[in-house]
Amino acid sequence: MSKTALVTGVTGQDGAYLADLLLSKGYRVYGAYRRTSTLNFWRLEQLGIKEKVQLVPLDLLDMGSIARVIEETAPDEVYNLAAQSFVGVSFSQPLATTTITGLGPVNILEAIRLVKPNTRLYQASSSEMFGKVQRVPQNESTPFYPRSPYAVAKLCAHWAVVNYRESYSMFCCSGILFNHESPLRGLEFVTRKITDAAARIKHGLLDRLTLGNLEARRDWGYAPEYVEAMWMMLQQATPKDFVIATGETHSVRDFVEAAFSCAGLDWQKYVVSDSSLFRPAEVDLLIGDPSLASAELGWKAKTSLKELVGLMMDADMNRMGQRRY
Ligand code: NDP
Ligand code: GDR
Repeated sequence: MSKTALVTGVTGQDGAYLADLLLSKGYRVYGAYRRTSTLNFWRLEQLGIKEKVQLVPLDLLDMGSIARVIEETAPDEVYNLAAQSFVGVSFSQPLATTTITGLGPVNILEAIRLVKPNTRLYQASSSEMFGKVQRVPQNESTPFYPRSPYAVAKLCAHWAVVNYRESYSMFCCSGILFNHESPLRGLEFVTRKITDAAARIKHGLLDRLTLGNLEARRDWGYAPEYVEAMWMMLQQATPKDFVIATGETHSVRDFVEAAFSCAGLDWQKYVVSDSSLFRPAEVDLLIGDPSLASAELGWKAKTSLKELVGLMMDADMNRMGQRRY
């Protein structure tokens, strides 16, 4: 019997890769998207799966709509990937971020509890919850210290998952995922902003890239590998939270250098750092310790930073070459 999964945030980077993975495993996949005036299925189209995913409208803020979708689709597994996911914007939209990213998952938990409590739930937690890091590297027992409205909201959702697990014996768990990137990454995030700009500069379409803090360090991995970890977590005998990371850290400056050198460009001629793009409170250093995931899930990151930059640069150079932008 094939399983049924409901993926919220299916129009986002991870939603598209996860839907692809689940389809390849024989799942019936319902992809939940929020109604907007312009539909946004380009990632599903790029992966060639738009016709294979059964698209259902759902808004994280509307518990009734979530309950109805769960009733109608009867999923074995729900992957809650929907969120206001951009840390930078969370400082200018703290209430919207808290409501969507913090309370949205509580709506999901409550709908599952009321309608189909044996559903397994994956919640997308984040390394941003470690914020001003209390230990290096960060693992599942590192204390949290959020540094943005986004991280505060993710922490609310994270503890709600723990609480529903302990209170109602529900199978729900969180993946504490460190940054993961791909050619399908949104343009607002720094990695894709960099590879897109390097490709534009190479094609004579742009002459300068303005970034914020070049010294921030992140543990960057490759998104398709990370969605596999999400699936693995829901196949375990007992629900547990896992850190998913590469175990390596690099600065934004390192990423810029690698991307521009892929395009044969000297980054120092084109890139400027503007303090107006700095965040009110920064997360300076993230580096994850994925040893629990390695021991219990058999999961390990495979793609190096250099390979990741290469994949993203190739995709953006192709997009520019074909003038698909
Ligand atoms: P994206 O920003 O690419 O996707 C976010 C998704 O959430 C989009 O499909 C968006 O829809 C949807 N969404 C936003 N608001 C609502 C709402 N009110 N109701 C329903 N759907 C909504 O994020 P990623 O794919 O990169 O990340 C997936 C999840 O993992 C997010 O929760 C993110 O916070 C978390 N995360 C991501 C990491 C990363 O490095 N990528 C690391 C750790 C955690 P629309 O297309 O309409 O905007
Ligand atoms: P992050 O990703 O905040 O880690 O959240 P982002 O790519 O936005 O920032 C990474 C670091 O780069 C610095 N930076 C810039 N960032 C952006 N976006 N634009 C710039 O011009 C720029 N210049 C420097 C930032 O200050 C930061 O230090 C991502 C999201 O996917 C979250 O949803 C997820 O939870 C975390 O990763 C893990």
